[in-house]
Amino acid sequence: MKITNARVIVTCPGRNFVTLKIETDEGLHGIGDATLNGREKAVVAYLEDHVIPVLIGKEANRIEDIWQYLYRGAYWRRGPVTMSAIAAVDTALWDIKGKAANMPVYELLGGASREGVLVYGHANGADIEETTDAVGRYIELGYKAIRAQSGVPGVKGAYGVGRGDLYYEPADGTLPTETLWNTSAYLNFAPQLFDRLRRDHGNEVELLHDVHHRLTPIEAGRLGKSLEPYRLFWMEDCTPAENQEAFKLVRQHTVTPLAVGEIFNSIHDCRELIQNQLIDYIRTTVVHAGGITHLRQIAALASLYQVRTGSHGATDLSPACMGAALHFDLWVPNFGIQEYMRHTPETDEVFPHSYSFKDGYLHPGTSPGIGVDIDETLAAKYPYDPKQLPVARLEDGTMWNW
Ligand code: EZ4
Ligand code: CO
Repeated sequence: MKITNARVIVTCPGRNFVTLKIETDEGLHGIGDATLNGREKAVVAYLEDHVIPVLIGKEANRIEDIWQYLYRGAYWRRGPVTMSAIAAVDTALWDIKGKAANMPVYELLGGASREGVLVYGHANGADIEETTDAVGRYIELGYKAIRAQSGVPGVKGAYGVGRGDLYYEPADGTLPTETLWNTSAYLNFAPQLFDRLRRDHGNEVELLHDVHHRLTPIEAGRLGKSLEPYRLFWMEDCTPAENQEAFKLVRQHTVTPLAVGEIFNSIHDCRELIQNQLIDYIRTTVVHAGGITHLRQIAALASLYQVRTGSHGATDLSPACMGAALHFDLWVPNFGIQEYMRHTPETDEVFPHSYSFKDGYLHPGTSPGIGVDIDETLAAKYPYDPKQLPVARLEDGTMWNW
Protein backbone atom coordinates (compact mmCIF):
# COMPACT_ATOMS: atom_id res chain seq x y z
CA MET A 1 0.00 0.00 0.00
CA LYS A 2 1.75 3.13 -1.25
CA ILE A 3 1.31 6.73 -0.11
CA THR A 4 -0.05 8.60 -3.13
CA ASN A 5 -0.92 11.96 -1.68
CA ALA A 6 -0.61 14.00 1.51
CA ARG A 7 -1.84 17.48 2.36
CA VAL A 8 -2.08 19.86 5.28
CA ILE A 9 -5.48 21.22 6.28
CA VAL A 10 -5.59 24.36 8.44
CA THR A 11 -8.93 25.23 9.99
CA CYS A 12 -10.20 27.48 12.78
CA PRO A 13 -13.56 26.25 14.12
CA GLY A 14 -13.17 28.38 17.27
CA ARG A 15 -9.38 27.89 17.40
CA ASN A 16 -6.67 26.91 14.93
CA PHE A 17 -5.92 23.29 14.08
CA VAL A 18 -3.36 21.85 11.67
CA THR A 19 -4.15 18.38 10.33
CA LEU A 20 -2.15 16.13 8.02
CA LYS A 21 -4.16 13.86 5.74
CA ILE A 22 -2.36 10.97 4.01
CA GLU A 23 -3.94 9.02 1.11
CA THR A 24 -2.95 5.64 -0.31
CA ASP A 25 -3.33 3.74 -3.57
CA GLU A 26 -5.75 1.36 -1.82
CA GLY A 27 -8.22 4.15 -1.25
CA LEU A 28 -7.57 4.31 2.51
CA HIS A 29 -6.68 7.59 4.17
CA GLY A 30 -5.51 8.57 7.64
CA ILE A 31 -5.24 11.81 9.59
CA GLY A 32 -2.88 13.15 12.24
CA ASP A 33 -2.87 16.28 14.38
CA ALA A 34 0.04 18.71 13.82
CA THR A 35 -1.18 21.67 15.91
CA LEU A 36 1.49 23.65 17.81
CA ASN A 37 -0.46 26.38 19.58
CA GLY A 38 0.63 29.88 18.54
CA ARG A 39 3.28 28.50 16.14
CA GLU A 40 0.99 26.65 13.71
CA LYS A 41 2.48 27.93 10.46
CA ALA A 42 5.96 26.68 11.33
CA VAL A 43 4.70 23.09 11.35
CA VAL A 44 2.65 23.67 8.17
CA ALA A 45 5.80 24.80 6.34
CA TYR A 46 7.86 21.93 7.79
CA LEU A 47 5.31 19.40 6.56
CA GLU A 48 4.65 20.97 3.16
CA ASP A 49 8.23 21.86 2.27
CA HIS A 50 10.22 19.04 3.86
CA VAL A 51 8.05 16.05 4.78
CA ILE A 52 5.29 15.57 2.21
CA PRO A 53 7.70 15.43 -0.76
CA VAL A 54 9.57 12.46 0.79
CA LEU A 55 6.38 10.62 1.80
CA ILE A 56 4.96 10.23 -1.70
CA GLY A 57 5.59 6.70 -2.99
CA LYS A 58 6.62 5.32 0.43
CA GLU A 59 5.09 2.09 1.78
CA ALA A 60 2.29 3.23 4.17
CA ASN A 61 2.58 0.09 6.34
CA ARG A 62 6.17 0.85 7.35
CA ILE A 63 5.35 3.14 10.27
CA GLU A 64 8.57 2.50 12.19
CA ASP A 65 10.83 2.90 9.17
CA ILE A 66 9.15 6.16 8.15
CA TRP A 67 9.47 7.44 11.74
CA GLN A 68 13.21 6.66 11.71
CA TYR A 69 13.57 8.17 8.24
CA LEU A 70 12.00 11.46 9.31
CA TYR A 71 13.83 11.59 12.67
CA ARG A 72 17.32 10.61 11.53
CA GLY A 73 16.86 12.05 8.08
CA ALA A 74 16.27 15.61 9.31
CA TYR A 75 19.80 15.59 10.78
CA TRP A 76 18.50 18.36 13.14
CA ARG A 77 16.92 16.17 15.81
CA ARG A 78 14.06 16.85 18.22
CA GLY A 79 12.33 20.16 18.89
CA PRO A 80 8.58 20.86 18.99
CA VAL A 81 8.22 21.73 15.29
CA THR A 82 10.03 18.64 13.99
CA MET A 83 8.41 16.29 16.51
CA SER A 84 4.89 17.63 15.87
CA ALA A 85 5.38 17.12 12.14
CA ILE A 86 6.67 13.56 12.70
CA ALA A 87 3.75 12.93 15.09
CA ALA A 88 1.23 13.93 12.43
CA VAL A 89 2.71 11.46 9.94
CA ASP A 90 2.91 8.72 12.57
CA THR A 91 -0.70 9.19 13.72
CA ALA A 92 -2.02 9.21 10.15
CA LEU A 93 -0.11 5.98 9.40
CA TRP A 94 -1.46 4.23 12.54
CA ASP A 95 -4.92 5.38 11.44
CA ILE A 96 -4.37 3.83 8.00
CA LYS A 97 -2.95 0.60 9.45
CA GLY A 98 -5.97 0.24 11.70
CA LYS A 99 -8.33 0.75 8.78
CA ALA A 100 -6.38 -1.77 6.68
CA ALA A 101 -6.59 -4.33 9.51
CA ASN A 102 -10.21 -3.36 10.27
CA MET A 103 -9.23 -2.82 13.91
CA PRO A 104 -9.18 0.09 16.32
CA VAL A 105 -5.59 1.20 17.01
CA TYR A 106 -5.71 -0.02 20.63
CA GLU A 107 -6.08 -3.57 19.29
CA LEU A 108 -2.94 -3.16 17.17
CA LEU A 109 -1.02 -1.93 20.23
CA GLY A 110 -1.88 -5.02 22.24
CA GLY A 111 -5.53 -4.66 23.18
CA ALA A 112 -7.43 -2.89 25.93
CA SER A 113 -5.87 -2.98 29.41
CA ARG A 114 -8.92 -1.31 31.01
CA GLU A 115 -12.59 -0.63 30.37
CA GLY A 116 -12.25 3.11 29.96
CA VAL A 117 -9.81 6.03 30.20
CA LEU A 118 -10.03 8.09 33.41
CA VAL A 119 -10.07 11.76 32.45
CA TYR A 120 -9.89 15.03 34.33
CA GLY A 121 -11.86 18.12 33.38
CA HIS A 122 -10.99 21.78 33.93
CA ALA A 123 -12.89 23.77 36.53
CA ASN A 124 -11.95 27.40 36.86
CA GLY A 125 -13.32 30.67 38.14
CA ALA A 126 -12.43 34.29 38.81
CA ASP A 127 -12.40 33.62 42.58
CA ILE A 128 -12.88 30.81 45.14
CA GLU A 129 -16.70 31.03 44.97
CA GLU A 130 -16.79 30.66 41.21
CA THR A 131 -14.18 27.89 41.24
CA THR A 132 -15.93 25.79 43.86
CA ASP A 133 -19.20 26.17 41.89
CA ALA A 134 -17.39 25.06 38.73
CA VAL A 135 -15.97 21.99 40.53
CA GLY A 136 -19.52 21.16 41.66
CA ARG A 137 -20.77 21.32 38.07
CA TYR A 138 -18.04 18.93 36.90
CA ILE A 139 -18.96 16.49 39.68
CA GLU A 140 -22.59 16.67 38.48
CA LEU A 141 -21.41 15.91 34.94
CA GLY A 142 -19.86 12.71 36.28
CA TYR A 143 -16.17 13.63 36.43
CA LYS A 144 -14.11 11.68 38.98
CA ALA A 145 -11.08 13.94 38.63
CA ILE A 146 -11.04 17.72 38.24
CA ARG A 147 -8.30 20.29 37.73
CA ALA A 148 -9.04 23.47 39.68
CA GLN A 149 -7.61 26.90 38.79
CA SER A 150 -8.75 30.20 40.23
CA GLY A 151 -8.12 33.90 39.91
CA VAL A 152 -5.84 35.08 42.74
CA PRO A 153 -6.76 38.24 44.67
CA GLY A 154 -4.31 40.95 43.64
CA VAL A 155 -2.97 39.07 40.59
CA LYS A 156 -3.98 40.35 37.15
CA GLY A 157 -3.90 37.25 34.99
CA ALA A 158 -3.44 34.10 37.06
CA TYR A 159 -3.03 31.12 34.73
CA GLY A 160 -6.02 29.02 33.74
CA VAL A 161 -8.98 31.32 34.32
CA GLY A 162 -11.28 31.16 31.33
CA ARG A 163 -14.08 33.22 29.96
CA GLY A 164 -16.86 30.74 30.63
CA ASP A 165 -15.85 27.44 32.20
CA LEU A 166 -16.35 24.97 29.35
CA TYR A 167 -14.05 26.21 26.60
CA TYR A 168 -11.03 27.89 28.20
CA GLU A 169 -8.61 28.98 25.47
CA PRO A 170 -5.40 30.81 26.35
CA ALA A 171 -4.26 31.81 22.82
CA ASP A 172 -6.40 34.93 22.64
CA GLY A 173 -4.48 37.70 20.89
CA THR A 174 -3.09 38.46 17.43
CA LEU A 175 -0.19 39.70 19.52
CA PRO A 176 0.51 38.11 22.93
CA THR A 177 -1.67 39.38 25.79
CA GLU A 178 0.47 40.67 28.71
CA THR A 179 -0.42 39.20 32.10
CA LEU A 180 1.04 40.04 35.53
CA TRP A 181 2.26 37.52 38.08
CA ASN A 182 2.75 37.74 41.85
CA THR A 183 4.26 34.64 43.44
CA SER A 184 3.69 35.50 47.09
CA ALA A 185 -0.01 36.31 46.56
CA TYR A 186 -0.37 32.95 44.78
CA LEU A 187 1.49 30.92 47.41
CA ASN A 188 -0.69 32.47 50.08
CA PHE A 189 -3.90 31.79 48.15
CA ALA A 190 -3.49 28.26 46.74
CA PRO A 191 -3.90 26.35 50.06
CA GLN A 192 -7.01 28.43 50.85
CA LEU A 193 -8.52 27.40 47.52
CA PHE A 194 -7.95 23.67 48.08
CA ASP A 195 -9.02 23.85 51.73
CA ARG A 196 -12.35 25.25 50.53
CA LEU A 197 -12.69 22.70 47.70
CA ARG A 198 -12.18 19.78 50.11
CA ARG A 199 -14.67 21.25 52.58
CA ASP A 200 -17.28 21.77 49.83
CA HIS A 201 -16.77 18.57 47.84
CA GLY A 202 -15.29 16.00 50.23
CA ASN A 203 -12.33 13.68 49.80
CA GLU A 204 -13.55 11.33 47.11
CA VAL A 205 -13.12 13.49 44.01
CA GLU A 206 -9.54 13.67 42.68
CA LEU A 207 -8.27 17.26 42.53
CA LEU A 208 -5.42 18.42 40.30
CA HIS A 209 -3.67 21.76 39.92
CA ASP A 210 -1.42 23.31 37.26
CA VAL A 211 1.26 25.75 38.44
CA HIS A 212 2.25 26.38 34.80
CA HIS A 213 6.01 26.81 35.33
CA ARG A 214 5.60 29.86 37.62
CA LEU A 215 7.67 28.94 40.72
CA THR A 216 11.32 28.48 41.65
CA PRO A 217 12.22 25.01 43.01
CA ILE A 218 12.14 26.04 46.68
CA GLU A 219 8.83 27.85 46.19
CA ALA A 220 7.47 24.73 44.49
CA GLY A 221 8.58 22.64 47.50
CA ARG A 222 6.78 25.04 49.81
CA LEU A 223 3.58 24.94 47.72
CA GLY A 224 3.60 21.14 47.54
CA LYS A 225 4.03 20.92 51.31
CA SER A 226 1.22 23.41 51.96
CA LEU A 227 -1.13 21.43 49.68
CA GLU A 228 -0.43 18.04 51.32
CA PRO A 229 -3.49 18.17 53.62
CA TYR A 230 -5.74 18.40 50.53
CA ARG A 231 -4.37 15.22 48.95
CA LEU A 232 -3.89 16.40 45.36
CA PHE A 233 -3.77 13.81 42.58
CA TRP A 234 -0.93 15.93 41.21
CA MET A 235 0.76 19.30 41.13
CA GLU A 236 1.71 20.04 37.51
CA ASP A 237 4.67 21.95 36.06
CA CYS A 238 5.57 23.42 39.45
CA THR A 239 8.86 24.81 38.13
CA PRO A 240 10.40 24.97 34.63
CA ALA A 241 11.90 21.60 33.72
CA GLU A 242 14.92 22.45 31.61
CA ASN A 243 17.05 21.96 34.72
CA GLN A 244 15.74 18.60 35.80
CA GLU A 245 17.93 18.38 38.90
CA ALA A 246 15.78 21.17 40.32
CA PHE A 247 13.11 18.57 41.00
CA LYS A 248 15.36 16.91 43.61
CA LEU A 249 14.85 20.00 45.72
CA VAL A 250 11.07 19.87 45.24
CA ARG A 251 11.02 16.16 46.14
CA GLN A 252 13.00 16.76 49.33
CA HIS A 253 10.21 18.95 50.62
CA THR A 254 6.93 17.38 49.57
CA VAL A 255 5.05 14.15 48.93
CA THR A 256 2.47 15.89 46.73
CA PRO A 257 2.70 13.90 43.46
CA LEU A 258 4.38 15.73 40.57
CA ALA A 259 3.45 15.81 36.88
CA VAL A 260 5.64 17.28 34.12
CA GLY A 261 6.05 17.01 30.37
CA GLU A 262 3.39 18.75 28.29
CA ILE A 263 6.05 20.85 26.55
CA PHE A 264 8.51 17.96 26.17
CA ASN A 265 8.91 16.49 22.71
CA SER A 266 11.29 13.57 23.10
CA ILE A 267 12.26 10.72 25.40
CA HIS A 268 15.51 12.57 26.07
CA ASP A 269 13.57 15.44 27.67
CA CYS A 270 11.92 12.95 30.06
CA ARG A 271 14.85 10.65 30.84
CA GLU A 272 16.44 12.33 33.87
CA LEU A 273 13.14 13.07 35.58
CA ILE A 274 11.98 9.48 35.08
CA GLN A 275 15.21 7.64 35.87
CA ASN A 276 15.75 9.64 39.05
CA GLN A 277 12.11 9.14 40.06
CA LEU A 278 11.66 12.88 40.36
CA ILE A 279 8.11 12.83 38.95
CA ASP A 280 5.05 10.60 39.29
CA TYR A 281 3.30 11.33 35.97
CA ILE A 282 4.74 12.02 32.52
CA ARG A 283 2.55 14.37 30.45
CA THR A 284 3.96 14.02 26.94
CA THR A 285 1.27 13.43 24.34
CA VAL A 286 0.87 12.11 20.80
CA VAL A 287 1.04 15.37 18.84
CA HIS A 288 4.02 17.07 20.50
CA ALA A 289 6.14 14.01 21.25
CA GLY A 290 6.57 12.20 17.95
CA GLY A 291 3.32 10.26 17.74
CA ILE A 292 2.24 6.89 19.11
CA THR A 293 5.52 5.30 18.02
CA HIS A 294 7.62 7.56 20.24
CA LEU A 295 5.12 7.89 23.09
CA ARG A 296 5.18 4.18 23.68
CA GLN A 297 8.94 4.29 24.15
CA ILE A 298 8.53 7.04 26.73
CA ALA A 299 5.83 5.03 28.51
CA ALA A 300 8.02 1.91 28.52
CA LEU A 301 10.89 3.84 30.11
CA ALA A 302 8.48 5.33 32.65
CA SER A 303 7.09 1.90 33.53
CA LEU A 304 10.53 0.80 34.80
CA TYR A 305 10.29 3.47 37.51
CA GLN A 306 6.57 3.26 38.36
CA VAL A 307 5.97 6.59 36.64
CA ARG A 308 2.53 6.65 35.04
CA THR A 309 1.19 8.51 32.02
CA GLY A 310 -0.95 11.64 32.28
CA SER A 311 -1.10 12.99 28.75
CA HIS A 312 -1.72 16.61 27.92
CA GLY A 313 -5.20 17.10 26.45
CA ALA A 314 -5.96 20.81 26.28
CA THR A 315 -8.26 22.23 23.56
CA ASP A 316 -5.30 23.16 21.37
CA LEU A 317 -4.74 19.43 20.80
CA SER A 318 -7.24 18.52 18.08
CA PRO A 319 -9.75 15.67 18.22
CA ALA A 320 -7.31 13.75 15.98
CA CYS A 321 -4.74 13.88 18.80
CA MET A 322 -7.39 13.09 21.42
CA GLY A 323 -8.58 10.04 19.45
CA ALA A 324 -5.05 8.68 19.05
CA ALA A 325 -4.24 9.42 22.71
CA LEU A 326 -7.31 7.50 23.87
CA HIS A 327 -6.27 4.35 21.96
CA PHE A 328 -2.85 4.69 23.54
CA ASP A 329 -4.36 5.26 27.01
CA LEU A 330 -6.71 2.28 26.76
CA TRP A 331 -3.74 0.03 26.03
CA VAL A 332 -0.70 1.45 27.87
CA PRO A 333 0.04 -0.69 30.97
CA ASN A 334 1.21 2.21 33.16
CA PHE A 335 -1.70 4.53 32.43
CA GLY A 336 -2.43 7.21 35.02
CA ILE A 337 -4.98 9.73 33.77
CA GLN A 338 -5.81 11.72 30.62
CA GLU A 339 -6.49 15.47 30.49
CA TYR A 340 -9.74 16.25 28.70
CA MET A 341 -10.96 19.72 27.82
CA ARG A 342 -14.05 19.66 25.69
CA HIS A 343 -13.79 21.13 22.20
CA THR A 344 -16.40 23.57 20.91
CA PRO A 345 -19.41 22.09 19.03
CA GLU A 346 -17.97 23.61 15.80
CA THR A 347 -14.70 21.71 16.33
CA ASP A 348 -16.54 18.47 17.08
CA GLU A 349 -18.45 18.88 13.80
CA VAL A 350 -15.30 19.46 11.74
CA PHE A 351 -13.74 16.34 13.31
CA PRO A 352 -16.40 13.59 13.46
CA HIS A 353 -15.22 11.07 16.06
CA SER A 354 -16.14 7.80 17.70
CA TYR A 355 -14.82 8.60 21.21
CA SER A 356 -17.38 9.25 23.91
CA PHE A 357 -17.59 10.29 27.58
CA LYS A 358 -19.44 8.37 30.26
CA ASP A 359 -19.26 8.63 34.06
CA GLY A 360 -15.82 10.23 34.18
CA TYR A 361 -14.25 7.96 31.55
CA LEU A 362 -13.61 8.33 27.83
CA HIS A 363 -13.62 5.39 25.44
CA PRO A 364 -12.02 5.66 21.97
CA GLY A 365 -14.80 3.62 20.34
CA THR A 366 -14.32 0.57 18.16
CA SER A 367 -14.10 2.17 14.69
CA PRO A 368 -11.07 1.00 12.71
CA GLY A 369 -8.03 3.30 12.98
CA ILE A 370 -8.05 6.24 15.42
CA GLY A 371 -11.79 6.73 14.99
CA VAL A 372 -11.52 10.42 14.05
CA ASP A 373 -11.91 12.01 10.62
CA ILE A 374 -11.95 15.52 9.19
CA ASP A 375 -14.82 17.04 7.20
CA GLU A 376 -12.78 19.04 4.67
CA THR A 377 -15.74 20.95 3.23
CA LEU A 378 -16.72 22.17 6.68
CA ALA A 379 -13.08 22.82 7.64
CA ALA A 380 -12.73 25.15 4.62
CA LYS A 381 -15.45 27.39 6.07
CA TYR A 382 -13.20 28.33 9.01
CA PRO A 383 -10.07 30.11 7.71
CA TYR A 384 -6.86 30.39 9.76
CA ASP A 385 -7.01 33.13 12.38
CA PRO A 386 -3.52 34.01 13.72
CA LYS A 387 -3.41 33.87 17.53
CA GLN A 388 -0.59 33.76 20.07
CA LEU A 389 -0.25 32.57 23.66
CA PRO A 390 0.01 35.22 26.41
CA VAL A 391 3.24 36.33 28.10
CA ALA A 392 3.73 37.04 31.81
CA ARG A 393 5.68 39.72 33.69
CA LEU A 394 6.31 40.30 37.37
CA GLU A 395 4.86 43.52 38.77
CA ASP A 396 8.17 45.39 38.35
CA GLY A 397 8.15 44.54 34.64
CA THR A 398 10.54 41.56 34.70
CA MET A 399 9.66 38.90 32.08
CA TRP A 400 8.42 35.70 33.73
CA ASN A 401 7.14 32.30 32.64
CA TRP A 402 3.61 32.27 31.30
O1 EZ4 B 1 -1.45 26.07 28.63
O2 EZ4 B 1 -2.12 23.72 26.03
O3 EZ4 B 1 -2.35 21.49 31.29
N1 EZ4 B 1 -2.66 22.19 30.40
C1 EZ4 B 1 -2.05 23.30 30.00
C2 EZ4 B 1 -2.56 23.94 28.73
C3 EZ4 B 1 -1.52 24.79 28.03
C4 EZ4 B 1 -1.91 24.97 26.59
C5 EZ4 B 1 -0.85 25.73 25.80
O4 EZ4 B 1 -1.13 25.71 24.46
O5 EZ4 B 1 -1.13 23.74 30.64
O6 EZ4 B 1 -3.75 24.65 28.98
CO1 CO C 1 -0.38 22.24 31.93
